[in-house]
Amino acid sequence: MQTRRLGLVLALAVFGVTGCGSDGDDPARSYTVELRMEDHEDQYRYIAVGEVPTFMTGDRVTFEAENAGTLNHDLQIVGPDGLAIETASAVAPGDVLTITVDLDEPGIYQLNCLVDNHLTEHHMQTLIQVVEA
Ligand SMILES: [Cu+2]
Repeated sequence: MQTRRLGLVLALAVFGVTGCGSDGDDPARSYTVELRMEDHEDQYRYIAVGEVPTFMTGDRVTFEAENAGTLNHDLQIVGPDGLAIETASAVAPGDVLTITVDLDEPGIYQLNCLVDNHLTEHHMQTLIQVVEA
């Protein structure tokens, strides 16, 4: 326990200059993933723009989702334990929402749209897998 605490203090001393995040812990990696939210006929979905990284525990990910559809869309991120981590409010067509989460646990995370029946009827959901770093 003593050794572990010392290691943490040293790590903070080394990485402390990079600035602090929302909870004060510095993530191992921090990056942005761009998404498009679409609603073509019955196809409501989140689509990755460009390359999707391998998501790993310790990562801090910002999703920037452009509403490229005709309806409002939002984005809630649910962790492997089934609990919501963060929710971004709905945005109108043409607008962009931003949401940042720390991927603390390995497993399957859900990206869900909670507007009206988008999830329940149109399955507006994307699953991402987070692997142990
Ligand atoms: Cu939606």
